[in-house]
Amino acid sequence: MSGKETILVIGSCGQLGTELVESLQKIYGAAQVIAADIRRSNNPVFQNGPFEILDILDQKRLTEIVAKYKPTQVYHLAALLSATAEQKPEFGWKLNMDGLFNVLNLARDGGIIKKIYWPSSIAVFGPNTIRNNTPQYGAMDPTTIYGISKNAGELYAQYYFNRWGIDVRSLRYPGLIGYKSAPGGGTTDYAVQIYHDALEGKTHECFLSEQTTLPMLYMPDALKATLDIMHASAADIKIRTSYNLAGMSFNPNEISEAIKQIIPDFSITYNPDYRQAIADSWPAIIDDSRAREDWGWNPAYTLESMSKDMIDNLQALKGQAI
Ligand code: AKB
Repeated sequence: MSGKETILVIGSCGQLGTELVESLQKIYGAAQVIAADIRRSNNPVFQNGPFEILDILDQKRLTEIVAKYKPTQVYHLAALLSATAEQKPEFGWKLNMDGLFNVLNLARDGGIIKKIYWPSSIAVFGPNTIRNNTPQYGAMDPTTIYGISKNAGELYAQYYFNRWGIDVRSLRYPGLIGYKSAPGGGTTDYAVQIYHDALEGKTHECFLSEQTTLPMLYMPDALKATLDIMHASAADIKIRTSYNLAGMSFNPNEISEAIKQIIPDFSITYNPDYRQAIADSWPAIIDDSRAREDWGWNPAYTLESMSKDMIDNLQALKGQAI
């Protein structure tokens, strides 16, 4: 990997950003990875390299940071996720869209940023989408502000590529599950909390119903997909909106059964709330064959192997024995 790249990670303190910064530091060197977020995190990963306070809606501050470090790549992760954006729809739209425009316009006008990563989501799909083996192309009628912003953002990414040659790459993430950092504001986040509850000996009260199947991805696979698409040759990126991406699909009952294989006393109850309607509008199983064909996507983890790894690692972190 080239040592000359400088990478700016916007929204670096979130669930994905924290782990991505750590991976990027290993590849490019800590000094080459500039972490930026609206507030500081005390995760030790941010002590290793430069950190800048950045509100992505502040175009002037973004321009200053880009002028200071001259990043060749930007990972723009700052966004309100599905559940939070439903609580603050106007701000959700503003943050998700204006934040993206600020990055795209600086890449177009500034001549410094050469490549952008911007995540999309399964939230771009809606009730009229085929739910099982959801194809790359088909009905996209998102019902949430988050999904509408991701759908529009995908089209803008493609527009900036077609019109100005801006090299934006994107993945439609399913629910992301990891043990190193907490998720924030997603409809799929129960699938992280459930492991914490299991390890703390608590009953998990699930905000989705027992049979709600959703696509999910374990964090090591999500990191691999993100880095693979960014490292692929531009000619192999044939989809300039965003790629369907999947690892596994399960419902709350199935994940609780997988946990019970390791922690037999674990229990779950169901109390669906407003997030149920969001989940019901999303696909259950994603067809990610275009990512596999175009740049070699191949996830490693299943529900069983992820559950074992999550529990082993959380247990080590919490320093407790089952
Ligand atoms: C959410 O639940 O909002 C996110 C997503 C699927 O994009 N995890």
